[in-house]
Amino acid sequence: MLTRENFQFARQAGATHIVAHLVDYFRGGRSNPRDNQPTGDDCGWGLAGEPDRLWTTEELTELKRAVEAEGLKLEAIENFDPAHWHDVLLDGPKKRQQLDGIKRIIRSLGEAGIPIMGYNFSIAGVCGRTTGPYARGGAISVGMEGPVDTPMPNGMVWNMIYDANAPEGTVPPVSTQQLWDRFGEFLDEVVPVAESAGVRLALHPDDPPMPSMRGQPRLVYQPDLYQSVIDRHPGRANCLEFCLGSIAEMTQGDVYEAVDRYSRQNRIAYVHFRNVKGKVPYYRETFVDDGDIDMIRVLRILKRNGYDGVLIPDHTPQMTCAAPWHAGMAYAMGYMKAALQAIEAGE
Ligand SMILES: [Mn+2]
Repeated sequence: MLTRENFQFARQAGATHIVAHLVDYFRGGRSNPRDNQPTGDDCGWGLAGEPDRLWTTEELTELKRAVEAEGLKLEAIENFDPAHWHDVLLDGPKKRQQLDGIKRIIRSLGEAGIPIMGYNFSIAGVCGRTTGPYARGGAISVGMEGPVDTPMPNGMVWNMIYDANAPEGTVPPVSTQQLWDRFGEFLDEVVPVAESAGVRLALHPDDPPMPSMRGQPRLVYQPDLYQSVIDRHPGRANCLEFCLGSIAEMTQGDVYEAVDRYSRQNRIAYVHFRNVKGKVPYYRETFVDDGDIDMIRVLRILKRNGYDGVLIPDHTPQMTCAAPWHAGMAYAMGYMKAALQAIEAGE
């Protein structure tokens, strides 16, 4: 989707910045149409990328140049490719080599002048969700209809296949402590590199925010656990990719308190500005004006606390027309521009 036409579309919809995904979530996937956010089935979204082909400074610089040519800024790259870090997540034999590769990618972002790297430290990844006419007017949207504990097959992590020839069997479950140990080691290795490269790391919370998915523990499935992420490493590059939808889906806490708490600490690198109805394990993604979150109240809190980062629509329901994804995004962007104008005017 990183085309000149889509950059122009974003600019026309009022965007000032782009957050780009370089992972192809759909490659070889089944029940995973490319015209929506990926959902997939028990076999995940699709095949991970090339393990030996790290994103280079040259290609990142070229992407930045293409974005800037349309009057936008490239604010962040979102998500590592499972091919580049599966053994970091799984504590496998290639972990050392893959940590070095991740550091190389972070340095390349810095060299290209891209200030943020968004990521999701998760074994099972964004999984177990369904698609249906869940949103207003029967718009196709994404939701959750109960817990999903089917074990992950060998060769899968982060809801993608990194080894199609893995032996039969399933990935053994690990403890929550083991997951936090792996995450802590990742931060200890990568945060100092990010700081010297001038890049902030931004952690997405679990989507869906269940304590476990597919038999694997999750890292940030309640708002308080974001504080544990910050406290685990004091480096200023250790930041949050603040997903309002995922936070509202959590069973504890309060989304407004969470916005206040983490924006006060100046740890929000950017915001996923989307809305939902319900909480795990039963929720549905909605149009931005039609969910449980008072989005205007969120903006007021962010303004009061001096937040000056980027907001992106993340994902939206698909609108019934010739361009369902674009129409959904344009609707969210129009809402966001009007809300920001009203907030700026002090209303
Ligand atoms: Mn999100």
